[in-house]
Amino acid sequence: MQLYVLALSLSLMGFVSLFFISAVLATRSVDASGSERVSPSPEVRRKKYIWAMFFIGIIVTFASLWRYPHTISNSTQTQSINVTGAQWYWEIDKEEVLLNKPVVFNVHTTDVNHGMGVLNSDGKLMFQTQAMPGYVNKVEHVFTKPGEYKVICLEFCGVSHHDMITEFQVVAKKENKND
Ligand SMILES: [Cu+2]
Repeated sequence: MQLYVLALSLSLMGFVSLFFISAVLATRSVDASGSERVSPSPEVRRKKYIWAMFFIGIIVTFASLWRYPHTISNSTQTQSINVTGAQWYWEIDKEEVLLNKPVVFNVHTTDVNHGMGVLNSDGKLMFQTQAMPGYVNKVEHVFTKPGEYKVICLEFCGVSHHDMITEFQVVAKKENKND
């Protein structure tokens, strides 16, 4: 499924690129029709902008999309947390995870779409994933600092959206039996 989505995304980007190229070629034919201008004409400037957008688009695409979709390690050395969202709360089945050991978050909801985001103790967003009814979205993260982390909702989902907050601890040692 993820490969299919990646292939579809790349195909769509290729289509957009072809659109830009056709715009450049159309500009060229307008120039060939023969208006005489000393300074660069609007058509020439437009052509430069289009080529600049084209190459910037390629660079941004490969710099940002190439690493995605995220992979989930198959290692047995991971921890997992099941996260369930609903209007308007989060349920998580663990309150502690271990430091420096990959954690796989299995995220879904029982009603509408939510956005699961994890904040560190400074309020900085560490990672996020979509929470959707009928799907379990997985996201993996390795916590390198102990402390309290918050799960919040990043997608407006109703009047008490802002109340969708829960917490878990990242600890250096295993302190409970539910891992
Ligand atoms: Cu929400």
